[in-house]
Amino acid sequence: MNKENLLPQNDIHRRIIHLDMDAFYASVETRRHPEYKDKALVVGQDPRKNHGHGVVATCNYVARKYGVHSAMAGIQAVRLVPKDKLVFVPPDFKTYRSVSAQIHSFMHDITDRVESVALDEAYLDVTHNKLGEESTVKLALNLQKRIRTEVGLNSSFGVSYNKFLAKMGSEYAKPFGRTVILPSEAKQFLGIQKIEKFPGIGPKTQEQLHEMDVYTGADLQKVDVIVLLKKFKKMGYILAQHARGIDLSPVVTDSEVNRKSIGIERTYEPAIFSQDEALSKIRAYCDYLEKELKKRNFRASTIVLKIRNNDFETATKRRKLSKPSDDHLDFYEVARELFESTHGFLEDGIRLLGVTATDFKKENYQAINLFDY
Ligand code: TTP
Ligand code: MG
Ligand code: MG
Repeated sequence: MNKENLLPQNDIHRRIIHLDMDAFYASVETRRHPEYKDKALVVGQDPRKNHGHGVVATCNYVARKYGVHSAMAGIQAVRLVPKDKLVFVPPDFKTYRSVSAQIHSFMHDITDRVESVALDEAYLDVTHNKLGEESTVKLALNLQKRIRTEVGLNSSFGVSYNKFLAKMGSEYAKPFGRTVILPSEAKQFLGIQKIEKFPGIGPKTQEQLHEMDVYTGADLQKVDVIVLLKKFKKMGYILAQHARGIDLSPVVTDSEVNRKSIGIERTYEPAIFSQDEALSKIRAYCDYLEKELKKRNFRASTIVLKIRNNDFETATKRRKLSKPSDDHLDFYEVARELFESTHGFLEDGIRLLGVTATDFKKENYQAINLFDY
């Protein structure tokens, strides 16, 4: 068998932009304090005034030259940067949120297919956009320009045919980056990337890959899919796809993510009196839910069964899954238990059956973000 057959067919027809603000919190603070423009500006509590405590949320590019970075102890920044160069500014999330909302409103002028990854970063699927613009690059350049002139901040973007490449692109030329990766260039672009740039590769995986002599995308491209699958399971399969520029994950709009549940229900006339028939309907609904969840990269933690009898009595029963899942078999197992725990409905005849998946977790290979501290 051709091993490449293990991989899904690539899709190069979508047009995706990934936009990420440059040194986001720090740039907002510099906008407010232009006098700090040439200083090494760190957003976080000043450890010198805080019993040595404090973490760097982010810092400007001057501070980065000294080796300061996000998530570093503030005291480390004090050691790295000359005293007269260093300023600490405490975070002001309210302002960051309002700037983020403003940037999002610009994005929504282009398309509603916007997926926010963080306050300063989003994917846009502009395959069909509100402006009827054919050039993705033009859309991205105009967005970047609008953010600069109307908000006074710089951003970087990547343009490509999937989310993974668009994100690699936006990081490639930061700050004020503009990177376009065409389908014909993807393999070569990925070839020159260090593997630690690939999303989902943590220090442990990195070390294991180094042991296999894999340091760059080009090295990764040479590793057999089956080897990656065996060694890294699902993550290996994703890596094999990424190395070849394949990423079929959709842009999941913010309104979809905020959606609380996905369900299906049907009424029956005549009513159902057979357990087998009822269970086969439930099974089919679980199949449907799996498809809908997979489309969105969601996992559900809770299954809800709705059932109504000939007397129009309705029961709604819910149960948590042992772990979040997008597998119809897991849904069916729980839905069947719920069905079996309803008494008398089958005897009276079932008029309505519904299965709903809820309590979503979004599958995400992005690095964890530390927004919430
Ligand atoms: P990033 O986009 O990762 O970083 P950045 O915008 O500061 O810099 P870059 O130019 O490299 O994109 O994160 C966005 C904001 O999220 C950042 O300004 C501060 C916050 N943040 C934290 O609070 N802690 C963290 O560990 C990281 C990575 C970010
Ligand atoms: Mg950023
Ligand atoms: Mg970001």
